[in-house]
Amino acid sequence: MNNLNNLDLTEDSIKILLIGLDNGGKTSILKCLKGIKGISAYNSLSPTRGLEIERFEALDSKYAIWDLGGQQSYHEEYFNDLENILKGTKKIIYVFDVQDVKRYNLAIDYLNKMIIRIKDLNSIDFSIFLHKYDPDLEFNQELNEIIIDGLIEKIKEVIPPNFIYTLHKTSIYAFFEKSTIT
Ligand SMILES: Nc1nc2c(ncn2[C@@H]2O[C@H](COP(=O)(O)OP(=O)(O)OP(=O)(O)O)[C@@H](O)[C@H]2O)c(=O)[nH]1
Ligand SMILES: [Mg+2]
Repeated sequence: MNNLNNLDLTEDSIKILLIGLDNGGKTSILKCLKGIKGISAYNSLSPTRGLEIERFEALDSKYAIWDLGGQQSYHEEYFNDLENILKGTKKIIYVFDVQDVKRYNLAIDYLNKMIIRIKDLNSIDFSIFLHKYDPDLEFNQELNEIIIDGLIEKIKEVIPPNFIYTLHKTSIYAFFEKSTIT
């Protein structure tokens, strides 16, 4: 894990934070943003240990993606360092795993805790990804549109009024559909 005291926080690149519970798909999304297409890169991922920063260039812009490993043992550390973590941030992507129905409440709680600690919300673009919404997603008793609509309602309850954010249904498999798998 990066020690924040050793980091150069003056960014000349577009800084994006990826936040959400462990196993939600944040590092996979990061790899998609980087344009990595080999599916094996996604099967062999291990949990991110704390904060990892990935820098790359795409479409003539430089990006610094701050991937906040989601395991609960790191959350307190992030809350304590949030001012530094947020400094210079252009965009936050909060990732929900729609398939992890049992942990919806935990994921909502983490989102809520983040939001109440971010004082200047409106200076940062905020997106919520309803992730693992795969093209061939199998709906069943536990996972269906009504359950996902319930999640969206809970999200709305913790978002302050007048706070602008966007909501996206995402999947790494939709990304693969649009690219050549190598
Ligand atoms: N079905 C499905 N699986 C996905 C998708 N995105 C990621 N995964 C899988 O979910 C698992 C966890 O992905 P990661 O990207 O490591 O999750 P993470 O949020 O970075 O987890 P932490 O590093 O522990 O915070 C991996 O096995 C991925 O292959 C998706 O869109 N659909
Ligand atoms: Mg990760």
